[in-house]
Amino acid sequence: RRIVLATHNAHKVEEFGAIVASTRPDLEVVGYDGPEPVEDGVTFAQNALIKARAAAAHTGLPAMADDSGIAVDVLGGSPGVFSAYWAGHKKDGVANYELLLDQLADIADPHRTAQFVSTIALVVPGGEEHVVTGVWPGRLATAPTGENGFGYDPVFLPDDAAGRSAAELTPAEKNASSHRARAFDALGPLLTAL
Ligand code: ITT
Repeated sequence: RRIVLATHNAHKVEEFGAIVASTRPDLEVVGYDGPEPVEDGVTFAQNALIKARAAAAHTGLPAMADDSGIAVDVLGGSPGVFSAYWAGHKKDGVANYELLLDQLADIADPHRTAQFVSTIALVVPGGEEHVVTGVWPGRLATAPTGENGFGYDPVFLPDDAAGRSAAELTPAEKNASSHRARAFDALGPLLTAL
């Protein structure tokens, strides 16, 4: 079974590649380099559907897309769907997570709870559409640690990582319990029915 992965983010391609290889070797995941639609949804589900629909229409193959981000409790779930947009500030030499740490510096929140969210849309051309979500709970660190992963990984301390940041986990450790792995797990039965 072939399925298109509708993302232009090389880190996601790598993580999905590893997750699929270790859990669903029956699937052949192919990349997508077609037109990138405007992601103007206000929810993870809307944006994931926008991306998966565009890829399914362009390729004629079943397509899945991940829309993801970090949701910080004391910020009411921000940056959420705008997590990648914040990452754009990297151009000016400021990492996305530094902006987030700055925002939290003056807020009294001893727990600093947050979660990574991955919403995957699966779109079959001319057929069904499904949306699943995986959540990886944890807290925000006060300073970055670790070199692995991408995005907010250096400042995210997953509850199941014994005090290490997501960037201190090996790729195999991250891919065994991340929000992306949990969402893909939920997609499993729907992929079998393709
Ligand atoms: P595509 O739309 O092409 O898939 P993107 O990077 O623009 O790529 P999103 O709009 O879903 O994807 O943005 C997700 C952002 O959330 C991403 O750029 C990171 O800043 C953050 N993020 C998502 N998953 C993450 C993870 O596993 N570790 C760290 N940060 C993550």
